[in-house]
Amino acid sequence: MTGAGVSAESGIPTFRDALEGLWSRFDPQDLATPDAFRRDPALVTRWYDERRINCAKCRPNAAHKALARWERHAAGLGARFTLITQNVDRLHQRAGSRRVIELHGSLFEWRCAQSGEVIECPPDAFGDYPPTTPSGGVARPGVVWFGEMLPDDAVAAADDAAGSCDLFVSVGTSAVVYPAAGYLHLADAAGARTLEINREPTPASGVVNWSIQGNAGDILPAFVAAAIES
Ligand code: BJW
Repeated sequence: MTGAGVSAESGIPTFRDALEGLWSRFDPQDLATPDAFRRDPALVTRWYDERRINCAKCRPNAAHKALARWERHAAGLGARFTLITQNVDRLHQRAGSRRVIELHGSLFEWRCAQSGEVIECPPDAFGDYPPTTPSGGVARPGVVWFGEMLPDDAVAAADDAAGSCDLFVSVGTSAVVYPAAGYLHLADAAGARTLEINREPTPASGVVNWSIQGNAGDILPAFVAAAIES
């Protein structure tokens, strides 16, 4: 399972890092809740659209590529590899990962806030905020805000993968946002070995079998190469 730290080396800010994290500059209550969207849809949609455009300019890094490599290797052995991500930037898919569960949705899938109808995003910024849909509704980004339910199909697939895996690896996440942070505990309770790779200790560090501190872009490629070549 991955979090924002995996994309940090692609130039995408994390949320909770003290200096460069988004929540050090912006209050999530103003931007990442259904109430914030109801209060000021123009502000919220402009912010998400800027992030969509910025993410589109970023490229997958060595950590994304290592995970895609691991998945291809597992497929060759007939083993199951599932990537659960909290990230909304689509960099895993662009690196070649196939079985990706997007727990918190995507910056690249916008929908009508009233009807749920998915709309096509323009290649450049929407320009008018909030964007409107062809049927005259207001569009919102297809991400999961605080207090919102995660997509049912993503939750079911993540429950299944975490509850039946041999090895659960948590990479680049502060492990504080639920239900995502619960998957490591689910895997642990079901008998999986657990590994954390993160730049700093998290609440998961004391629970996992192995905790490695450092940059995902350094550690994951080395770890995956060792796993594949051993
Ligand atoms: C590196 C690195 C490098 C840096 N290499 N590492 C149980 C207990 C308590 C609270 C709750 C609970 N259950 C539910 C809640 C409420 C809430 C919640 O969890 N709150 C906690 C924060 C207290 N959860 C929800 O509201 C969820 N919905 C829900 O539960 O629905 C049911 C419900 C409904 C109503 C009432 C109650 C229940 C929804 C959560 C949605 C999260 N949304 C966001 C925004 C998405 C849109 C957007 O992009 O703006 O998702 S918040 C933000 O946090 C984003 C992320 O996906 C998520 C996780 O962050 P992540 O990925 O871990 O990033 P960081 O920045 O926190 O950490 C990065 C880490 O990387 C750091 O540790 C760095 O050190 C490290 N790092 N560079 C390796 N190069």
